[in-house]
Amino acid sequence: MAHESIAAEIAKLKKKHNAVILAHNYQLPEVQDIADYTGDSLGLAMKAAETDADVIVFCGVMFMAETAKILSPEKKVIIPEPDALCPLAAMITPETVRKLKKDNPGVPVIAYVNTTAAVKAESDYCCTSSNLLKVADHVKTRKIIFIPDRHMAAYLQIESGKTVITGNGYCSTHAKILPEHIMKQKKKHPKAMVLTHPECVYEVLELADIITSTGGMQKYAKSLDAREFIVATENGLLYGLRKDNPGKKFYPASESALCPNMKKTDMGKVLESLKTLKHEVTLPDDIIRKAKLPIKRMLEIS
Ligand code: CIZ
Repeated sequence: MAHESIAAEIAKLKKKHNAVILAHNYQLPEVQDIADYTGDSLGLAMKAAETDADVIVFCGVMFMAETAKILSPEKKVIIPEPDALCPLAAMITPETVRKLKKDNPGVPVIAYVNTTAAVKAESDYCCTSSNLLKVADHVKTRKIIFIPDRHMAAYLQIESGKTVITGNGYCSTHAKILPEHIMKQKKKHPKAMVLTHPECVYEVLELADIITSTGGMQKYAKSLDAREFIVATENGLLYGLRKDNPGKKFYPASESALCPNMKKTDMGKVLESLKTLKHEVTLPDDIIRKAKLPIKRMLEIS
């Protein structure tokens, strides 16, 4: 079926079920185009909490749909592709968090949003790539536990001056972006500003003009006078950046920065999920209750 006819069917079923479609900035362009909202995981979870819709179709990876469910437990949250998992989120388990807490009594745990609901439930604070320095600053101890991304932990330790205990996680998509890729693009586009995501290795962050989340990149791309940008994150973001800023130019830092999990959701799967209302995200009540606390604390700080 052509994209237009799938989109028309999706629109009909959305109305029938009073559904809303949320799509992460890394989704395929055609999926972003049928979404009611696109954004980063936190922005989308907040949209999920605000909406009057009864059904939320979350096009992203599982931890994002879980965050939406935690903030809107009374709504039906559906993920069109339940095998869209985040390998970084899978690199830390609740047992490991409990062990870190036992080995470091009194040290607060900050969980990156890329964690499962069960891991958030063991944590004191949540943070995203746009507010990790703010959250770490708010926590008054000299030592903090930050999980699971070791590259973000290294950045956090340098920027905050705190001792950061971490795990061994990393995002394999962001790890593909190397300093030489940025240097090559800077040579080709000497006027371009470099926007990098904090999941990149530190040597890449050292070449950045701005280090921020995808939501932050969208804001800076709009508000800055610069006309050209080198973008060091998953390349799905470029679609939205180009669409929102037709007069500006965006270059990927590396053509290979593509997350296979983010590309698993297509229009056919969105249509199927609206037809069947299958793949509902469910979480135990106690996990929802405990995981909400670190997220709420983050929202109060940000
Ligand atoms: O929080 C998100 O949405 C992620 C994983 C990346 C970003 O910076 O938007």
